[in-house]
Amino acid sequence: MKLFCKAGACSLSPHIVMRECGLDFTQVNVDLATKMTERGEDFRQINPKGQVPALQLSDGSVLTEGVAIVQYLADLKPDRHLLAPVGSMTRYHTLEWLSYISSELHKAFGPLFRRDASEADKTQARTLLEARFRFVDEALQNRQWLMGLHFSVADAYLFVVTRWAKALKLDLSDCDALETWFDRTAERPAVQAALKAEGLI
Ligand SMILES: N[C@@H](CCC(=O)N[C@@H](CS)C(=O)NCC(=O)O)C(=O)O
Repeated sequence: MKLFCKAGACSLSPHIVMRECGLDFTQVNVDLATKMTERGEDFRQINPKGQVPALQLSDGSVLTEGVAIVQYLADLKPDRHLLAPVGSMTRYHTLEWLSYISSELHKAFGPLFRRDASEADKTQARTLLEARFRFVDEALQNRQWLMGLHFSVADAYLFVVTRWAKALKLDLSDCDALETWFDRTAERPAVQAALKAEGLI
């Protein structure tokens, strides 16, 4: 399998899951400005959306959308408990978190990453995100992981967006549970390996 990534981008989430699963894969870095891979391929020929992450399977087929990719990977290695089996409510609550992280956290960062966004839009995005991270902090009270006992695909995705929140210096000062959870996640060997492979540590 080939995982198309950009250092520190949302592709870090499936990258962590890949390593948590112990799967064999090749990391291919993409320049999102030029849409070229480090191997000189036109990335739009691989993913016409021009976005990371993209996963290319050995038969050449391509799966896009981080939320779909992490489910596919986790289901390849059910013994890693990154996603509960079909039919269990734990699975649907994990999907509930993935959906929240994707639509309410990840995409809310847009104005903070766009050079052309107005200061008013940026301030609004910060306020919204700080409130949403406080909601996540509440959910993490007295919990080791989002789903309780097991680190899941949702923790991997939340780690990526919390990393952005910290880099952008969002006010997370009241979010002690989130901070503790973040440090716990950062210490995981698979997370360390993914950060290292992306040149982030
Ligand atoms: N809906 C996609 C969004 C992926 C996405 O936003 N990727 C960003 C990096 S975090 C990207 O590739 N941006 C470049 C672009 O949109 O041209 C997913 O969840 O996988």
